[in-house]
Amino acid sequence: MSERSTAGALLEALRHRCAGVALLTAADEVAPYLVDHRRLYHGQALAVALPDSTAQLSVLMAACYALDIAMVPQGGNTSYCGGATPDASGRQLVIGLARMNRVRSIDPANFSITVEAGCLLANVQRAAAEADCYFPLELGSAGSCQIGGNLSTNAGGLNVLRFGMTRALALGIEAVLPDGRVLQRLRGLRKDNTGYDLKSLLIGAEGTLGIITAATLKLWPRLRSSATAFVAVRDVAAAIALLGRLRAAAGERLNSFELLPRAAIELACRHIPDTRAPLGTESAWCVLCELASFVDEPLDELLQGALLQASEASLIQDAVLASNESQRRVFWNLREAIPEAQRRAGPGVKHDISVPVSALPAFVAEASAWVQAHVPEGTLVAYGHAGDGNLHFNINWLGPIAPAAIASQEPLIRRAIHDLVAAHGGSISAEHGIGQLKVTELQHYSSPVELDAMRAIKRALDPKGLMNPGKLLAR
Ligand code: FAD
Ligand code: 2HG
Ligand code: ZN
Repeated sequence: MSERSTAGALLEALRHRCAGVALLTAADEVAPYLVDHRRLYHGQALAVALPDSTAQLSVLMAACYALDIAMVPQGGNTSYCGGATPDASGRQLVIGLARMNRVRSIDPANFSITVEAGCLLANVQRAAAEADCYFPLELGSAGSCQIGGNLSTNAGGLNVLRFGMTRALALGIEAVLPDGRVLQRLRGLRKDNTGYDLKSLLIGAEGTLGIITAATLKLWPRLRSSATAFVAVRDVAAAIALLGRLRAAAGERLNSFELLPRAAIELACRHIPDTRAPLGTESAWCVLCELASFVDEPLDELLQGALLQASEASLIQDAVLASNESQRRVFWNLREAIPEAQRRAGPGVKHDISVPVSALPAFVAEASAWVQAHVPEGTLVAYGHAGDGNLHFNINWLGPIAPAAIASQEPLIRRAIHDLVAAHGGSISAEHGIGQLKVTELQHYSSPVELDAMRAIKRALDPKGLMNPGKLLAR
C-alpha cells in the first residue's frame, strides 16, 4: 500500500485481512479513545480495534505490519503522559485491550496468577483475594487502569517500598511483536536465566516494542494484620528521619510511607466530597504510613511505640492511629483524592521525580525556593511516595489564568525542576513513564550511549517504527 493511500482505503484493506476483529469507526464510539485522562492531548484515529484474544490480536498486528499502519495500544487510558493517545494524522490504529480481560488461571501453591492484559487492576486484586492471596500493586486508579497498562508503564504506587514496582511483580509475559508473532513467556518461575530478559524489556516499554497480552504475576499470602497512622511533621527532614526509625522498628512490615503537604490536604478537602483531614494541626507536612503483616501480630503497639519514641526525639508534632477499617479508609481516601482534587482545582504542571531518599529534604528545599521565586502565582503541591524518594512535584494555578500563559512558562519550569533533580542524582520519570510528555526530557537527560542502546533495541524489535510512534523515543 503506498504512502498516499487514503485512510478509507487503508481501513478497507485492514477489514479485509482481519474480518473477525471488532473495529469502531463511529465518531461517538471512537471519541473516548482520542483524548487522555488529563485532556492535554487530543488525537485522531483510523479506527479503534478491540481484539478479544491473542490470536485475533496477532492477525490484526500482522495486517497492520503488512499495510504500514501505526499502532497505539490503549489500556485504561489513565496515563499521565499522553502515552495512549494517537497523533493528529488520523492514520494510526488505536488498539484497546479491554475485551482481553480474563483471569486465565491461578496457582495458589505457586503463589501466582495468570491474567490477560485488559483485566482491571482491581479485578486482579479481587481474584487474588478470592484465593486467599494478596496482589500488592495499589494505585488510586485501580478501578480503571488495566494490568497491561500497569506493566507497560512499570507502574509504582503505594506499596513499592515493600513489594517493588510492577516489573518486580511479574514472573512471565505473553506479547505480540509488531509483525504479529507471539512471544510466549508465561512462566510461573522465580528463577529463569535463559538468555536476555525479554519480559523486563517489554515491561515499561509503553507499547513501543509490542503489545502485552497476558502476564503471570507474583502473589503473596493474605495480609492478616495492619496498622495505619497519620502523622504531622515539621519538615521533610523530620519525615525522612521518621522513615528511618520506622524501617528500623518494623523492618519489612513497612508497606507505605506517603508524604502530604498541607496544600494537598486542603485541596482534597475542598474539592472531593467526604474527605477530611484526620489531624487538626496546622503543620506544614503530614505522613501517612502503614505497617502490614502476613501473620496476626499487634502492629498497632509496634507503630504506637515507634511514634512515641519519634515524638520524644521531637521528630513528630502529632499523630493519630486508625482505630478500625473505616478510619483507615478515611486516611487513604484523603491521600487517593489528591490527584483528582488537583485536576478539579485548575491547570497545573506535573513533575514525577525521584531522588535518593537521603537527598529528598535538600531537593524539596531548593526546588520549592525556585518555585517561590519564579512562579509566585502557582501553588506548590509536592506529595507522594517519599519512602521511595518519589514525589509528584506539581504546581497548580488556583486562580484564573489563560492556558497560553501556562504553556509559555511550562518548558522553562520543567527544565529548572528537572535540572535540580539531575543535580541530586535523580530521575525525571519515577513511575509514570515518558509517553509524549517527556520525549524531549528523556533525550536531554540521557547519555548518548543510553540513547543509542535504546534506539538499537527499538530498531531491532520494531524495524518499521509502527509501535506507538512519537512516544518514549523521538522519531
Ligand atoms: P494507558 O493509560 O491506557 O496506557 C499507558 C501506556 O501503556 C501507553 O503508552 C499505552 O500505549 C501502553 N499500553 C497500555 N496497555 C498496553 C498493553 N497491553 N501492551 C503494551 N502497551 C500498553 N501511576 C503510578 O505509577 N502510580 C500511582 O500511584 C498512580 N496513581 C494514579 C492515580 C490516578 C487517580 C490516576 C488517574 C492515575 C494514576 N497513575 C499512577 C497513572 C496510571 O494509572 C498508570 O500509569 C497506569 O499504569 C496506566 O494504566 P492504563 O491501563 O490506564 O494504561
Ligand atoms: C499518585 O501518586 C499518582 O497519586 C498521581 O501517581 C500523581 O498527581 C500526580 O501527579
Ligand atoms: Zn504516584
